[in-house]
Amino acid sequence: MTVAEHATAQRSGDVDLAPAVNALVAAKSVTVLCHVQPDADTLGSGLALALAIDRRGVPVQVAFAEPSTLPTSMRQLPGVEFVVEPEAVAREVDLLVTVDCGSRGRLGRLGDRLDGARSSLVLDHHRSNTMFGSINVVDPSAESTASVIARILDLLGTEIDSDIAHCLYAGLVTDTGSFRWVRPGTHLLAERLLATGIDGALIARRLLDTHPFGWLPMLSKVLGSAVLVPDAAEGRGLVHAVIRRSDREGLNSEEVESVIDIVRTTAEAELAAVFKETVTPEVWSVSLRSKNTIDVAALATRLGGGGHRYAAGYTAKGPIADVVAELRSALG
Ligand SMILES: [Mn+2]
Repeated sequence: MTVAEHATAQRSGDVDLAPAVNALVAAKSVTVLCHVQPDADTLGSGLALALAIDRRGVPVQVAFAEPSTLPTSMRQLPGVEFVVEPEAVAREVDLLVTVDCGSRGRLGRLGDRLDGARSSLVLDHHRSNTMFGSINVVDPSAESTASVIARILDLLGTEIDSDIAHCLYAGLVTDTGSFRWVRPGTHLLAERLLATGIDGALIARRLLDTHPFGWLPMLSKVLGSAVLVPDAAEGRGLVHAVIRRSDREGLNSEEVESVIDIVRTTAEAELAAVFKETVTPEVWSVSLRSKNTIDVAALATRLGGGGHRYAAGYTAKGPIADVVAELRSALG
């Protein structure tokens, strides 16, 4: 963490959480929406919030637009009973809350539910957030949306018991990359959550260290065809790998999403990219990571996506050679 970023982290308490707390206190019914292809931060945040809202006696639904089922690794999270099918999400609601969504597009086909909500509350930590709610509480210095939720629950006077702690820990441990990307306060929150009696090792293993056997041959194929471009990004280096639909057959998105974490460790490249072919041929979901000097949120935004300074993504269409070339030219 550079000095400037450290200063940013120290300022995290400056984000005014009162509008979020007031909206939650006043809400007569709540829909909580997570982003498409949910990760443990969006789902853990959403479920923690749903548990708290339910305890206030307020009806609450949680949903995400796709895929159609909960990721296997997240089925044991407390509060999954609040998750409903996309079709079952109420058209009209008093308060719609989005968690960990940087833009309306991240809601997929559930984006239309924003239009039927009396008010909408965006809770997030993505710097590229487009502020698409009627109330926006976005803290880019927070290491996870779950961390923002923890502070809001404190202000609501909700007890963070082991069920809520389990959900929040899921978001915290995954968005910090198992406590690699941390800031002052990260470990204090972790300590507080662990002190409720949750099994941190088990939660981390389920979410981060469990893959079906088919993951190994997929990695072999995809990593075996990775490409290093030393002169890209003004000599700082780009490494990229491609996951075609045929490579990912029988594997779910969690296995596919894990590849970038291996590719980005390449010493010779400041920037890492993984091109993941979606269910639609030649439509690519692209993950970007940088180590220090490249702002991939800005890069992804130029390509129609968004994200964080060191982790971002976008969607591209076309033959893979063209899509790779488009990224290289966007690098300047
Ligand atoms: Mn997050």
